[in-house]
Amino acid sequence: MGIVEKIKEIEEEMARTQKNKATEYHLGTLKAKLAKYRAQLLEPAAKSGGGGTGFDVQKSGDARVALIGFPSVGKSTLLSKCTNTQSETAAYEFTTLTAIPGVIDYQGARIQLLDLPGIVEGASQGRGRGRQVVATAKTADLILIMMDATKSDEHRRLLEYELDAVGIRLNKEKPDVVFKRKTTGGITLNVTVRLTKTDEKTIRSILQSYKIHNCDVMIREDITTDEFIDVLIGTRKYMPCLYVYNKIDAISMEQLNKLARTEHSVVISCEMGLNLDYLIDRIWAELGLVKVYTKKRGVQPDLNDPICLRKGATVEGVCNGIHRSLATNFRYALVW
Ligand SMILES: Nc1nc2c(ncn2[C@@H]2O[C@H](COP(=O)(O)OP(=O)(O)O)[C@@H](O)[C@H]2O)c(=O)[nH]1
Ligand SMILES: [Mg+2]
Repeated sequence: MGIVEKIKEIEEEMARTQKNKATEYHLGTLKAKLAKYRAQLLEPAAKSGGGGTGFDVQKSGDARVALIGFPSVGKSTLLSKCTNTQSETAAYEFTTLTAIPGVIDYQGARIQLLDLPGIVEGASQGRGRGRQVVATAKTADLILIMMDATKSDEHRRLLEYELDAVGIRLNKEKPDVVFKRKTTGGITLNVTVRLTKTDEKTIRSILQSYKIHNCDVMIREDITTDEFIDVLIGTRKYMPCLYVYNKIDAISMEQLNKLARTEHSVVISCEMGLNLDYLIDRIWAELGLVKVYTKKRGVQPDLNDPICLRKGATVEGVCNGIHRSLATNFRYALVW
């Protein structure tokens, strides 16, 4: 039996199993198995085509934003409106089969916007191009899930499901759990909060199903079973995400109001150019970059030419960004 079939079988068993206190433990082990098979499926060494590698697009600029969505939601149109790129806005679907980069110029900062093919579906089943899309998405600093506001929200759930199944966690923090493997000494489990969504027995059984017999675990948050499995697997990617609803020129005020009020969402119309500046402001805010200007003594800094850094960046980081020899010869910096 192939991995895909095994995954299907577990999913079916999970669907059949009622959720209650008595089955919690059993469901936990099923989830652990499922996560293990899914991880195997996404391993780069897997035989099936596509591999775990992304599209061959050079990273450029200060941050990368990945645009994901079903075909015809307006991804190419957005790219051509906000960047210097003309992505294919052909009349028929599926023209874009590769990733197309563009650059947003935001007050001197350069943000790379990547238009990805609208075929995320099947990625979690190991399908080649879907996997490629996902692998590229993982290299981004922010994900934009683009939706057609005139269509049902079902697409959003499908995309979220696929991204979740391949280990991308949207708008979530890494669980506050410390996990350390050891070679001897058995399992030490420390729980500093009351667990309401899982229990120690489930956690121990999951460790067992991963054949982990020696480790230190410290749980400092009321986590779920899934979140514990995420910690064990360790390769989860926690990414910020904005839901961009396009084509608001074609929906009613009531619908618009509702969409605009949902969390992490921005409503736009690419074609009418509505709210695009606000979208870029929001992208900038989500990226959480800091602009730093360098200046010569006695001269005003050039405010059109910032160095963009991740929050928490250090002066040493700036030095290394300019030239690798700078930090070693470095004496002092004045910082405003
Ligand atoms: N009504 C409306 N149509 C749009 C808007 N943006 C894009 N479209 C149309 O949606 C179709 C698909 O756009 P495209 O950018 O190719 O979508 P992609 O497949 O996601 O790249 C095209 O016919 C566009 O003209 C919009 O804001 N409003
Ligand atoms: Mg397109």
